[in-house]
This record gives sequence, structure tokens and C-alpha cells, in this order.
Amino acid sequence: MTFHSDFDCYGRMVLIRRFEEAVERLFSEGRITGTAHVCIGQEAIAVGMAAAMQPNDAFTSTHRGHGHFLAMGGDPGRMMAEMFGKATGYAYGRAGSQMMSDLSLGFYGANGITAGSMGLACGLALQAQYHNTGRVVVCTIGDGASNEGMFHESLNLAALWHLPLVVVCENNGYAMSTPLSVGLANQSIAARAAAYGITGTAVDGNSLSAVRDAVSLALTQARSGKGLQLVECHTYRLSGHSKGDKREYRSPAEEAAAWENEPLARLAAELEKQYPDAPGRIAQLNQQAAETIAAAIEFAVSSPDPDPSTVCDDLFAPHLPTA
Ligand SMILES: Cc1ncc(C[n+]2csc(CCOP(=O)(O)OP(=O)(O)O)c2C)c(N)n1
Ligand SMILES: [Mg+2]
Repeated sequence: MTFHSDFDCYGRMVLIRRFEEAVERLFSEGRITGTAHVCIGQEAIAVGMAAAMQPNDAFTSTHRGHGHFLAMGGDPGRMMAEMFGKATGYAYGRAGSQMMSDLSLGFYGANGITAGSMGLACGLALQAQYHNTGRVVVCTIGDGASNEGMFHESLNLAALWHLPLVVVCENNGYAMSTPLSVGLANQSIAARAAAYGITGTAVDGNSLSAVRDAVSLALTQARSGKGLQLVECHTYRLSGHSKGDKREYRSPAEEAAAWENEPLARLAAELEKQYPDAPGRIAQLNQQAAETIAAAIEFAVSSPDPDPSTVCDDLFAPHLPTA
């Protein structure tokens, strides 16, 4: 989607924050089930990436994908309906959190397989290169994903073939309960770029402008034929890995320090420093976000359940034995 100003970006970031808070609350109330991974604390990366992209570009996401989808223009009502398993959801209520996509927005889906989207992103980038469409693919992954074989295989192939691909690693400090300090041989993920002869950059992932600038530059390079780029964004996952995570592997003091640096309040403070009318505009955006999320939940709750007779629709093997 198009962002015309930093206020636009703030509006989407606060919408993501409110969406994720609602998802956590609805799970704890038992009103939605399955699983979900929320991205509270990582909103600047989602919106920074989307703000740097051009309309024809493509995006592949992770298991922590709600923020990415909303930043790419996903509809909060249809997303919430999917969380509720309703027929109006993005996957007709069949998939839940980790399988939402909308190709018309260039959003090629969340992905439950760690680093799984990298293969898909390479394929999309090869298609763009082959047909010379000018499209660049942005593929986001987590820090834990950088230890997967798929990460290295994809970087090797994409570097070798100079594919128009930007890999953005959201380094939030943890892969489930494993901190980086015991998970990575070299604490810098950007440094891994050198092994493939490509450019690797590390930026403050809680700064909207830092993410947007770094991804813009990477997109320009990739679009001009320089091929694969790697951007590492340092951030912090403020919530648990997924529902039911008691976060016993880290201290309340560590979390409190991270809250001091969270991206939404930081952007609000920056806007207030720059624009005298910022407090009023921010209050209005906060209010709009709260209303949009309330309407999204209302839409989901009042939507119909999927018709059981459609259970075999859209399957590769639709004629399953019934008895
Ligand atoms: C191939 C594969 N291995 C393991 C898992 C289980 N798993 C789900 S999320 C996750 C951690 C991913 O960590 P990271 O890439 O840092 O992303 P984050 O959760 O921090 O956003 C793991 C190991 C999986 N889904 N897929
Ligand atoms: Mg992580």
C-alpha cells in the first residue's frame, strides 16, 4: 500500500499493534483457537519494508505475519474473520493465522515453515528476472531462520543468479526460547552476506526511517541488476513466541528495558518533536485504529461459519473417501 507521510506509517503501525493486542486478548478469552505469533515490538520493520516497496513488488512473510500483511494493505476484517475460522476469512476460515495471502496486494503469504518462504521468494524473483518485469521480491525471515539450510541454499542460488531479491531478517533476539547468544556462532547475521559475495547491512529495526532507508537502498540495488541484498533489522519480540509462552527464559528487567525502546512510542516522540500538531493527529490515529479493530472483530463474529459441504473444495485431492 502507499504511505504518503510518517503519520500514515504511524497509523498503520498502531493498527498492527491494536490487531495483535486483540489477537492475544481473544486467545486468552478462548474466543479464537489454533495458534498465532504476534509481532508486538516489530511494527516499524513491517511498515518500513512496505513503505519502501513499489506497487508491483512482491512480499513473502513468516509465521509472524499479521503485521506484514496489514502493512501490505491486508484487510483487518477479513484477517480477523480468518482467525475466527469464518467463511469470510482470507482462506475461507480453513487456515487461521499462518496461511493468509492476497496475491492482488503482492502478498504471497505467511508461512509456518521456518525459512520456508525463501524458496518461494527465489522462485518469484526468478520469474521477475526471466520476464524482465522490474519487480523486486522482499522476503522476510527471523534470526532463527538464518540457521536453516534453506537460508543458505537460497542465498547461494539468488546470489549466483543475481536474482532481484531483498532478504530482510527480523532479528528479534530469540528463536522460540533460544537467545541468539546460544544460537548463532557469529552474532551478526548481516556478516553472513560476505560468504555469498553480496551486500549485508544491519540497522536499528525499531526506527521506521532506518528500516525504510535501508530497504529502499537495497530495493534500488536489486532493481538495477545488482541482485540479492541482505538487510538485518535489530528489534525485540515484546510478547511471547506464541500463545501460552510464559517467557521464563528471560527476565522482566530485560523486557522492561526493551519496552523503553519500542518503535511505536519512538515514532510518536519523533513526530511530536517535528510537528506542533502531532499530538492531536496521533490521538486521532489511535482512535481510528481502535475503531477499525472493533469493527473487524464485529465483522468476524457476525460472519457465517464455512459451509461443511465445501470442506473438500480447493484441495488437490478432492475426492477423499468419505467412510
Ligand atoms: C522447518 C521448521 N523448523 C522448526 C519449526 C518450529 N519453529 C516455529 S517458529 C520457530 C522459531 C523461529 O525463530 P525466528 O526465525 O527467530 O523467528 P521469530 O519466531 O523470532 O519471529 C521454530 C523453530 C518450524 N515451524 N519449521
Ligand atoms: Mg527470532
